[in-house]
Amino acid sequence: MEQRFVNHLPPPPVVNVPSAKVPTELDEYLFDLNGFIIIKGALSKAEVADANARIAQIPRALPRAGWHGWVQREDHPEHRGISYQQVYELGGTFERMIDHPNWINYVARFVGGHDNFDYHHGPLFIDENFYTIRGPGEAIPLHAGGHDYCKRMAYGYHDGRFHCNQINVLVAFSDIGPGDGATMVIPGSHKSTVIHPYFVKRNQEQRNEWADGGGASVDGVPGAIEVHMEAGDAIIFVDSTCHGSAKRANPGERLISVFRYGSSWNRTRWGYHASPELLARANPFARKIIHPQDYQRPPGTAARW
Ligand SMILES: O=C(O)CCC(=O)C(=O)O
Repeated sequence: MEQRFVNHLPPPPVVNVPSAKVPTELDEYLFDLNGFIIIKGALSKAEVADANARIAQIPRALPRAGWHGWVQREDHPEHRGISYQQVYELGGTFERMIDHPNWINYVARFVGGHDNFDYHHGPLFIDENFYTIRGPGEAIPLHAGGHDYCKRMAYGYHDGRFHCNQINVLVAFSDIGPGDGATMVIPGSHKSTVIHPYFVKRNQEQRNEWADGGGASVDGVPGAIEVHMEAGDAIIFVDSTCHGSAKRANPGERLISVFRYGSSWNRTRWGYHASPELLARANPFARKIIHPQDYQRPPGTAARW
């Protein structure tokens, strides 16, 4: 009999949604190498049009922190554009995006935790979902990177399985090319242990690029590349990848959404909770991803959620 060394690796996990796409060997290699992968045509043109039409229903005059149904405009500085939080409440494409077949198995694979205690409340949890509109001069500064280690953003790989704590699905809702204010990433930076000199200089100069009057972008940062996408393409990245965006130079608007996934143990970033209406109509798998747990109460007390 042929001699073999012991294989300590557990078998690969069962695919969460067998009817949906799974990452290829190349996808997994590139994700490990770069911290991100791009899925072309993740949403169809019809899905993109449906989503943009739902956003168009929100009055542009909605002030920062104002509500439109269950969606709230984020209270962030104007130089980062307009962001609407909790867009999965808008239904249609946005609701489908919770467990979209073109990425749900990717997200589940990269967050990992199959067959272990990470799945105690279910496979995944979305702690934030928003849509951002940016016009000329607007951008988001450089942030994250492997040097800035924290559990929530961390990249992990153990025994043949990914264990990332935050996987972002960033979808383009407009075509994004040169001058459009593209998302920018530093490939491989999720594994960097050395701080980028850009951050060192920024810290020395005590520049707050996030505050009102900040308005910085990733343009010109060595190692950073623009991710050009057509409407419907998605970039899936671990949050520890150093990222941000270019400043939009062209007229018009750049439209994107971001859904952030992690383990079912997480909690909502800004204190939002899926509405009772959405929980009532969502399919059981999607419902688990936005509401992993019912809370215990004494009998006879009111339970809103
Ligand atoms: O707006 C972008 O292109 C990047 C989004 C971003 O920085 C984030 O999701 O943390």
